[in-house]
Parts: sequence; C-alpha cells; structure tokens
Amino acid sequence: MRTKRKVYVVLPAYNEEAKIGVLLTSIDEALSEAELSYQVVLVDDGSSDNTAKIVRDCAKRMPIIVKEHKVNLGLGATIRDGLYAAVELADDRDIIVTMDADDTHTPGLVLRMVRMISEGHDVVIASRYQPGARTIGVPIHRRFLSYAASILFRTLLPIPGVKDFTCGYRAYKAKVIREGIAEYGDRFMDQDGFQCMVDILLKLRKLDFIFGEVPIILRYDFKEGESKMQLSSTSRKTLQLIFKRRLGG
Ligand SMILES: Nc1nc2c(ncn2[C@@H]2O[C@H](COP(=O)(O)OP(=O)(O)O)[C@@H](O)[C@H]2O)c(=O)[nH]1
Ligand SMILES: [Mg+2]
Repeated sequence: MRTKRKVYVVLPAYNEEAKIGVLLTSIDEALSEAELSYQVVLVDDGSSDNTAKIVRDCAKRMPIIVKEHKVNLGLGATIRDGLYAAVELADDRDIIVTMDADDTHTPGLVLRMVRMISEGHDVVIASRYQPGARTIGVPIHRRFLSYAASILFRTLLPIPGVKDFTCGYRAYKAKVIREGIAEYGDRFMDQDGFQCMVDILLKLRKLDFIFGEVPIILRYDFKEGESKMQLSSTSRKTLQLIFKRRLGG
C-alpha cells in the first residue's frame, strides 16, 4: 500500500511573537485531529523579537524544522527558502502548504485543500472570492486593492479556476513545485517582495496544471500589529509584473 500523503506547512515568519505560538498549536490540533501526518517548515526571516524562542519551545512537542535568515531578506526569499526546503523532503504526492504566520489563516482549511488535491487538483488556493468565503477585519482599502488585483489578473492573465491571485494561503502538490524549479531554475522564485506569491502563479500558469479554490475565512481581526506589506511597493511591482507577463516576459 502507498504511504499516506504528508503535508508540509511552510511558514514565513518575521517578528510574529504575538501569534506564532497560537498558530503552531492550532496547526497541530487541526492536522493531528484529521490524522494527517505533517511537518512544519518555518523560516525565521531575521526576527528581532521572541519568535525564535517561541518556535524552539513548540518544536519540543510537534514536528518543526526551522530555517533561519541572519538578517531580514523579505517575503520572497523566505517563501523561496521554505518551498525549497519542503520540496527537498517531500515525495511527489506530498502536499506543500504556504500560510501566513500571523494566525489570520485558519489551519482547518488544509483538510479541504488536501481533499481537493486528492480529487485531482494540482494547486488549491484559499480564496476570498468563492461562495462561502468570509473576510473579517480587513481594512476597506486592502479589500479594494485585492479585489482590483483579482479583476486585473482575471482579465489580463486568466488562469482557469483562479479568482484570488494574491492570497498567500495555498496548497501545491510537491510535484508542481519540483516541475516549476525544473522549468525555470533560479528564476522560478526570483521576486523579493510580497508580489512573489502572484509571480509563482503566473509562472505555473504556463505549465499544464489544474488550479482550484476553496472559500477562506480570513480572520484579519486575529492579527496583532500592522500588516507588514508595503502597499505602494507591492502594488507597483505587481503592476510591473502584469505588464511584463502580458508582453510575454
Ligand atoms: N520572511 C518575511 N516574512 C515576512 C516579512 N514581512 C512579512 N512577512 C510574513 O509574511 C506574512 C504576511 O505578512 P502580513 O503582515 O500578514 O501581510 P498581510 O496578511 O498581507 O497583511 C506573515 O507570515 C509575515 O510574518 C518579511 O520581511 N520577511
Ligand atoms: Mg497576513
């Protein structure tokens, strides 16, 4: 009999001391309860607070591998290093999930994402634009920008099955990441900022994968402190990506 799929949860963490402990505990609860075998791959991106200490404590009671950046390199490099570390450990059938480390993404949704992958999807996105999705506590300007991005991408660079291009909560069959690396090499994840998430989708768009979505319950009200996304830089770089990809780059 084939072994059960394993779920690798990649967490990019930068100064997340307020919420990382709560999140790790709820990942353990949700996935253990569902009898999924899992491995957290946490990339600490040069945090200067207590993130590292809290994660070390949690690692005594649940499976966590920690990768450390000595200095803050940004979300792009962090997601890249997390995905590379996960894909090295994973079998092709295993599942790699990326999720924010600020406790706004409910880990229970992983169950449905895994189910969709078992049903034949290659990439599953936790989406704000599927019936049943709820977003709680997201400031109106952020809602507007995400929605504008969704409309722009759906119009200019559509991917069948995808409405939410910018949410960082996703599940990939490990094979998908492996094929992305084989196809693009170092260029696969070469964006340094928050636009890295949309860039990964645009690269995978050219390969023949099946994309799907599940409705997210986004608990932005659980977030402590400000968003770390730099709005103007991310918006500008996202627009640049749209132009570049529309021109075939
Ligand atoms: N590695 C890394 N992660 C970051 C950085 N800034 C934010 N993050 C992480 O990226 C995720 C998204 O950041 P967040 O503030 O939640 O952005 P928002 O959800 O778009 O408001 C969280 O898990 C953060 O810890 C950074 O400079 N480096
Ligand atoms: Mg967040």
